Amino acid sequence: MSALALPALADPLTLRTTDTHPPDYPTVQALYYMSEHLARSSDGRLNMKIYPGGQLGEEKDSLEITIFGGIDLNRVNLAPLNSIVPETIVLGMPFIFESIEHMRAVVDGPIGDEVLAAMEPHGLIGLAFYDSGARSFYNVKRPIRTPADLEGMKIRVQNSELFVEMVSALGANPTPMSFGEVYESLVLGTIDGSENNWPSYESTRHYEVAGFYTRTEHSMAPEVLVMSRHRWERLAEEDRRLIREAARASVPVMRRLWDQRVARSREVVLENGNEVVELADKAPFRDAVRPVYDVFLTTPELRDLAQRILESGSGGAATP
Ligand code: GTR
Repeated sequence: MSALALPALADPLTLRTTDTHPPDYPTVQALYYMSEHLARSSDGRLNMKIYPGGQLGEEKDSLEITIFGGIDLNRVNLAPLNSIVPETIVLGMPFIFESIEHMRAVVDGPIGDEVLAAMEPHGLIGLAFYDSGARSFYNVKRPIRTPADLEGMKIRVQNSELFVEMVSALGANPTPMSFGEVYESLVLGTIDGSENNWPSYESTRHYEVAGFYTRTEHSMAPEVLVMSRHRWERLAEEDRRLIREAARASVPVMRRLWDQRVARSREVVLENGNEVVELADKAPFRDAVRPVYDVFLTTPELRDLAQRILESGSGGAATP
């Protein structure tokens, strides 16, 4: 081989990428940013074709397709991963984080890395966490001030046993359902309410149907960007590095957009005249969901993970 011979260029590759949200949502905007970053750093060789708005299926189904290799990159909430990767349950536990800052610090640190790494044996490569703020209850019927106000209400939850148990513990009837079905179900009265962060409550127009929003902020389960291990294993080491780097670079961009969007969504909701209940004391909600910890933290590993998160809060609290 002559000294001037160049290594062969790997073939160009387009990564099929999906997200349930519309193009202007912060998670999708972060994917567009990542896509540009990746195209630049790979000299146009690695590209992402982004399918927003759940075009490739609802999260639960699209995750299965991702595991089988039909989708390369998938941005989902941690909830639909709960039944696949037990470690993800811990980050969705009710009131485990004391603030958004606490959640960000945990996912940015060794615990976040551990949870991302735990996905690999299940066919997924965890690339980055995105923000999802805090989830709160909303409904069509009445303002929720105490768990008793939730009594008997049919509340849509994500496809996750954790959320089913959480809502049951609060006295409501949980109805697991995919995100895309919620609007119609609220209109038809098949459900009375649901729970989500400000941007999702607004972007889906659920706020136009369900006018009562109570800031329980019971879960801060973050979003996550996963890649199919099937695809990952066929990539050169250098391409893996570029993908990880582009995903990481999109996180601060996502967070900036997220904070702006939370403020804007909240304004839209308030301008619409919705009744937003601020809870002076969340203790009754916190107490009601505490038994959920024992239901799901059934191994020493999961308990230890939860304990470390609780202790990393400013109070170093040993219980949620
Ligand atoms: C949103 C999240 C989505 C999806 C949705 C839901 O906050 O960004 O990925 O999980 O909630 O409630 O299904």
